[in-house]
Order: sequence, then structure tokens, then C-alpha cells
Amino acid sequence: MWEYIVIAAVIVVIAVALTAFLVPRRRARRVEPPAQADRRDAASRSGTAVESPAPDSGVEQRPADQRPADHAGTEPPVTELPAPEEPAVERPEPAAGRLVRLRSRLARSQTGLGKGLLALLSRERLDEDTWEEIEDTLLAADLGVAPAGELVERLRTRARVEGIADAEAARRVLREELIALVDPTLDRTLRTDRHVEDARPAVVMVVGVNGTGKTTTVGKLARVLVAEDRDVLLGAADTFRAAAADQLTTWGDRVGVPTVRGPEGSDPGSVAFDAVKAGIESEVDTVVIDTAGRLQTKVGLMDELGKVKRVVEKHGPVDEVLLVLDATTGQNGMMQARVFAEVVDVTGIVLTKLDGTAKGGIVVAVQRELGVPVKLVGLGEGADDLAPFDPEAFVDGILG
Ligand SMILES: Nc1nc2c(ncn2[C@@H]2O[C@H](COP(=O)(O)OP(=O)(O)O)[C@@H](O)[C@H]2O)c(=O)[nH]1
Ligand SMILES: [Mg+2]
Repeated sequence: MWEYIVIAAVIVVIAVALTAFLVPRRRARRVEPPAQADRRDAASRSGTAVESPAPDSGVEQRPADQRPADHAGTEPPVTELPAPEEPAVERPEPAAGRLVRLRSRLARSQTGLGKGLLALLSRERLDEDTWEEIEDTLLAADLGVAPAGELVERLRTRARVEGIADAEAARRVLREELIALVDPTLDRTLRTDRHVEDARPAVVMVVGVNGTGKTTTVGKLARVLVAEDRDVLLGAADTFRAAAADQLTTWGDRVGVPTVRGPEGSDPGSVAFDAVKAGIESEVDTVVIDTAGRLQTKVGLMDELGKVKRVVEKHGPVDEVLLVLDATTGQNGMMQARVFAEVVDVTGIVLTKLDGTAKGGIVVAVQRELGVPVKLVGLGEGADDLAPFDPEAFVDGILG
């Protein structure tokens, strides 16, 4: 009898102790800004001493009227933190291997190209007409005249020297030559690491013509970085439409990333400047800046983009300037690429909407034109449909 009473009492005590221990912990985590929570998790995992700002010391929480006035005449930008009662923050999927996952989408859009080339190259007799057809297929995929000519030359040589006996050999040879053309030796790393030595975040500027997918790319990139446990801050330097800043803020909110924005029509340079400043003060790893892309007048664009970059560089060099190009626009996109490359030093290309075009050859054409690697590709409108570019996975996608 006594034993039962003692056992019951022990069970009650354990239950009370467990409840007291677990419930406040869960609550405490919920009020903590998720990015900072992740940072601390990462720090404790790696055993390094990452200094996190105290929850109430972040610049983003300072009321706008207490911020130093850096740009007289314009209203100071404000940082929008996700509301504390916001629904659970999303945990984006890691970026590694994404292109492999998205390969079927690539294969679907590029079926014609891959299948067409393989069928031609597997013919029993590779005569002049066939080589011409191969070249035409490559040109139709926007590969560009010079690369198409070079590829046909290399294939001809290999056909002569090694012989292309069957479909399997055709596939192997084509795969090798396409990968070589896309160039696996190019450095496609995104420079998004914090500069530890001078306590400064990496700064990524995203540029391109309106509608190419800049804002979407900034949002998707923020997710990639969050998935890698980085602290990110967004700058909405497309100040021409309030909707653009709203769009960016929504992307940020979904993954607990703050957005610095200014009033509609305010100076984009000053918003970009303040975004980097907020990023320095709140010790984030990466600041990603969205810009406007009105291409009505080249001079206007030059002035504006050049100025945004110069202003940001008062804090230190910009680490990446990513040019966003819509793959469906073909030669028009190439023209845009040239204009932008004149205005800013582009360090990487983001090719969006590759899911909607069979013209995958643009990857090679634009790399040749600008001498800059494609670093990311957009393969859909889904939040995680942005993939680090990988030549082998890309070519495998084309060949189906
Ligand atoms: N299918 C597809 N649509 C995309 C991709 N990237 C962006 N978009 C769409 O392109 C449109 C314009 O994007 P937005 O980011 O607003 O362009 P911005 O004007 O350059 O900022 C939106 O409807 C996006 O969903 C992509 O990789 N694939
Ligand atoms: Mg935009």
C-alpha cells in the first residue's frame, strides 16, 4: 500500500519538474529572433565564440528618429523586423545538390536540345549535312556563333580520331565536350562570408533589368544563406515602387531576415548605405541589396547604379555584383549584359527562368561575352528554385 503512495508521489514530482523545465524553454525560443537563435546554435555547434548582439542592442530595433542622420534631406530608412507573433519561420532546404534535384525541370525545358544533338551525333554517317544540322541546333539554343563553331570542330575531330560508334559513345563525347565548353574550371563561389578581420559583413549587390527576377533572386538567395546558418540582412534599394520593398520584406519575413527600406522615391544609394551600416552594427554575415533596373536611358542607369555602388563602398568594397538575366530573352539579354558590365564590375551571373526556355546555350554565350561565370540559376517560381550552378549537373540536365 505504502509503496503505491510513494511511487505515485514520485511520478507527480517528476511530472511537475519536467513541465517547469520544458515549457519556459520553448517560450523563450519563440520570442528570440530566429536568425540570432540560429547564429548561436551554429556557434555552439562549432565551438567558436561568435559574439551575438544582445537582443535589444540591434540597430534595427532603434526607433527611426534616434538614428544618426547620414543623409540630410531624405527620410531615414527603417528596418522592418518580422513581427514577434509572426507564424513560425520557414526552414529553407539546403542549397547543396539543388541543381541535381531540379535536373528534371532542366531536362523538361531542354529536351529538344539534348535529344536533337544526341540523335544527330548517333547517325551512322556523320556527313556535312549532319554537322551543319548540329551547328544549327546549337545556334538555335543561343550558344553563340563562336562557341557553336568550336564545339562542332571538336566533335568532328573526335569523331575522326576516336570514332563515334554508337549512341552511348555519342552521349559520352557530347557530355565531355559540353562540360568543357561550360567550363568547370571557373570559380563559381559566392563571396558571402563575413570579413572577420575588419568586422564587416559581405555585401552582395543584385542588378539587372526590371522583370528579370532580381527581387525574387534576392529573396531566394536569402533563403540559401539562412539554410547555411548565416545571419542575413536585406536592403531594398529599389525605391521607385513601394511594392518592390514590400515584395522583398515578405521574402525576408518568411525566413526571419530583416529588411532595410526607405520611403517610396527616396535615394536608393542612401537606403543601400544604411542597409550595410545596419548590417555592420548588427554583426550579420551577409547584406544583400536589391536594386532598381530601369533601362530607359543608359545614362540614367549608369548614374544610379554607379552611385549606389560608390556609396556602399564607403563602408568597404562590395564583394559580389550579381547580374540577373532572364534566359528567355535571348539576344536581348545579351545586350543588357553588355550595358550593365559597362556600369558596374559584374562578378557573377544569375540566369533566371531556365525552366521556361530551351535556350540553355545562353549560359555559355553570356559567360564568354562578359568573362564572368554563371553562379546561380533560377529554375522556377518556387521559393527554393534557385540553385548554385554546376556544369556537370547542368549538362546532364540538358542531355536528359
Ligand atoms: N519561371 C520562373 N519565373 C521566375 C524565375 N525567377 C523569377 N521569376 C518570376 O519573374 C517575375 C519577375 O520577378 P521579380 O523578382 O519581381 O523581377 P525584378 O523586377 O527583376 O525584381 C516574377 O513573377 C517571378 O516569379 C525563375 O527562375 N523561373
Ligand atoms: Mg524587383
